[in-house]
Amino acid sequence: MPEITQIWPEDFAARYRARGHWRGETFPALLRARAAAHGTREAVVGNGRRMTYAELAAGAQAFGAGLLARGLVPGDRVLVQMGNCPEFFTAVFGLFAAGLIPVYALPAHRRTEIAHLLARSGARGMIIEARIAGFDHAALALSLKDELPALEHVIVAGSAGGAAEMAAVAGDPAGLPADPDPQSVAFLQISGGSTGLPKLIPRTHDDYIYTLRESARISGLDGDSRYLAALPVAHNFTMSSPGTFGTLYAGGTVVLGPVATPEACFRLIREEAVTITALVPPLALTWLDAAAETRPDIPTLQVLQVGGAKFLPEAARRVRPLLGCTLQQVFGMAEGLVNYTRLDDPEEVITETQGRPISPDDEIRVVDDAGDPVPDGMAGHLLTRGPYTIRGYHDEPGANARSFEPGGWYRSGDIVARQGSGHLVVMGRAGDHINRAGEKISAEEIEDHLIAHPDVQDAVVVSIPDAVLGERSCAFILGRAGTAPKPAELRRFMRGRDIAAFKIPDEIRMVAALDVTAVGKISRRSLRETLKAEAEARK
Ligand code: J2J
Repeated sequence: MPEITQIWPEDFAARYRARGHWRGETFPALLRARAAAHGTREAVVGNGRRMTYAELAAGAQAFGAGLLARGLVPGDRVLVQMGNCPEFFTAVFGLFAAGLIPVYALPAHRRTEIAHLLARSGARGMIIEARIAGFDHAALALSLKDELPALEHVIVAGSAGGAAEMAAVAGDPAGLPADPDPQSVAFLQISGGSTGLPKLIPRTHDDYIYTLRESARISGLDGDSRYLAALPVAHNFTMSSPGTFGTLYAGGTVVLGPVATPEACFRLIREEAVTITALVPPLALTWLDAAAETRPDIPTLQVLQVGGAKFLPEAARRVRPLLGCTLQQVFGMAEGLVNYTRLDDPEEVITETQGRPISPDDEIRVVDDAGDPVPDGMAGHLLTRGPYTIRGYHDEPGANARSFEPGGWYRSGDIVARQGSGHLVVMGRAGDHINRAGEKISAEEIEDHLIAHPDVQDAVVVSIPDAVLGERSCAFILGRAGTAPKPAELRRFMRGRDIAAFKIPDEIRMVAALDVTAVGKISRRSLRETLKAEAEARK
């Protein structure tokens, strides 16, 4: 197992330190400092529990010490798969305190993704919620433990026979290690990915805490802020832009929403005096429609952030009149770069752009297919590097060669236009991935699953514009001679592959032939164009 690192060239690192971006802060020290400064303030509220900073810090330290007492050693990876529950924060900050490295999985992930993340990270443990939305995660974890020799510890929030309960894992904080090196990897985030299964993104204490500090400032957070986590807590947006971690950085309160429906969230906003929350565009649309009908009384809400996928200007313009708050567009990626519209930007910047970078040291290049810069206002590939954008995925030589240019530039796969003011407008994607309501789906990954069906000769998955989801997935299937499977059968087959449900194609079409490009690759572009022409014809 290659060592888990994230290394910027020394001259860059020196600059980021000299400019005050990297300050040597670490997650364990951060929580201790907040608990010392305002221990009685509420840190996390959810599932009927209210945890102060002192309680969170004490709980995390005891839990972390308990993990070490069970035989985990600093540097070990531990996969965390939990919903929006307070124990997520005890778990993650417990891991930080113990020098263990969380690997964040989404609640939607199933056996295929979890087994891949465990193998790739070499995880020795899993901390999970026993059940999330009716799915038995404990049973899955325990069966993986039987199969994977490296996976020795399964710990559940809640209870499940055969697994240790989180509440019973406690040790003496005196046994915790010294604080980690701020340049060491704090955790592994996962990529939305345009090719294959999710890749692991090593983020350091220094680089991530820089984004928390600046994001909190840009989004106007302070000790009185109350952030509603309506999206899954493990997602990078919800965690860091400024998200739950940025709120804890600022000494505010994280309110956990069990679901993101407008009814539930409007009630929580009222009851918990929420000041800021974050949504993906399809959810923002449902909130806007609900607000148009019910006119909710939510005067404490100051900022609605929308990101993860393109939010169209027509929808963006409805936010202030209907919800009475400022819209903040957020265009970010778990690999690093995050752009925000600023709260005091002119209305047209807020509604028509996806913001500008966090840092004066975020470098942006917008280039054509040949790699040459395009003028402002023209669409091109977004390349970036900076004080919190990774220089490589963990143990992915192939993907690293494709995604990183000489000089360390990360090729995001996004097509953007940069305005003279530095604001970016997202125009689309260069790569073959589907952004389904903010969930990124790799076309290649789904094609591999489809081709595994014995009667499928070839499969191509592309995105189709969708009024609600932004994009939905469409699979074109070439059957083996005389034995083409039916779409319903293929859907059943896909469900049996134990993958996140959002990856099952929304549409399946059987075709007699697939268009092949000059290099012998199936032409996704021509299929996308066919779908676009069909949609235009229906208008
Ligand atoms: C268009 N596309 C967007 C936007 C992300 C903050 C916010 C989002 C993410 C995230 C994140 C978009 N308009 N406003 O990590 O910290 C698409 C782009 C991008 C990809 C990254 C954060 N905001 N996108 O969504 O790693 O294609 O991060 O490259 O999941 O989402 O996806 P992900």
